[in-house]
Formats: sequence, structure tokens, C-alpha cells
Amino acid sequence: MERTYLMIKPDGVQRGLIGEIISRFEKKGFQLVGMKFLRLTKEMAEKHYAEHVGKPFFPGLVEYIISGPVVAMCWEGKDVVSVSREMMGATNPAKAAPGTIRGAYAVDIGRNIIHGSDSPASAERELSIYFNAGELVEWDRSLQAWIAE
Ligand code: IDP
Repeated sequence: MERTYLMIKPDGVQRGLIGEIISRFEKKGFQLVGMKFLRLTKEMAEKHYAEHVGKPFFPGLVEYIISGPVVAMCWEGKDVVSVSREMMGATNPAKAAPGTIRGAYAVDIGRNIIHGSDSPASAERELSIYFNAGELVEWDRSLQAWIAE
């Protein structure tokens, strides 16, 4: 089963959106297999956003992402990488469809409340930054057969 890395960013935590965001992924039918509440170190932030080093927004992005606690999560499910990106909406909340998480709750590209891996390879790389293999929990959900064939 596919896995992705989702993270409620410091603005999502500060704005009291943890429950609302987690609820969307639960109700969709995805399964939570790992979760931590933590504050990123500068080193973790730079590792996470390594592909953006050198871009004009990079210093501000690192400051933002270490400015408060985040909720780091691993979610599992059918096509969870691409489907969760659709549920999040466009990177710039001003362009995100109204029903998406960013479209519903955010207005600024620098405060877009949630991160989600953009490919299975990114998911694997990002999950390894936040979780040891033993911290991801395999569990059977009795209603799985009602969610996917
Ligand atoms: P994504 O988070 O939708 O995958 P990326 O292009 O990978 O989008 O950018 C990573 C994060 O960097 C964004 O979610 C956003 O927080 C921040 N970011 C991207 N572009 C800008 C920008 O132009 N100004 C400020 N922040 C930006």
C-alpha cells in the first residue's frame, strides 16, 4: 500500500486546524500509520527543503517552518500521494480550489498550512527524515474492505 508524508505546518497548528486537517484524511479513507508533534531543527528544515536551497524564498521558508511545532504524519492508502496533493490544493492558496485544504483555510503562499510529498520517491525520502522504520505502525483496519477493493 502506498505511503506519503504529510505535515501540518506551524501556521496550521497555531490556527487550531490540526483536528480539521486530520479529519479530512481520516474521512477520505486513508489510514494513519505514524504521527509526531515536534519542532523542526534548522538542520531538519534544510534537509526537508533541500531542493529549494538558493531560491529567494528559501531563508524565509526555513524560518517559517521552524517557527513553531508541526504535526508530522505518515498516511497510507490507495494512490495516497497524488490524492492527498489534490486534497491539499495548489501551493499558492490564492489559486487553490475552494474545497481543498489550502483553498478553504489559507490565502498566502508563504503560509499554506500543510505539506505533502509530491511523489512516492519524495515520500520515502521525507519519511526517513522524520521517522525510524520502527515508528511506523502496521495495523489492520476492520473497515478496509469497505474503502478499497
Ligand atoms: P508544495 O509545498 O506545494 O510541494 P513547493 O513548490 O515544493 O510546493 O514549495 C515548498 C514550499 O515552499 C511551499 O509549500 C511554500 O510553503 C514555500 N514556497 C514556495 N514558493 C514560495 C514563494 O514564492 N514564496 C514563499 N514561499 C514559497
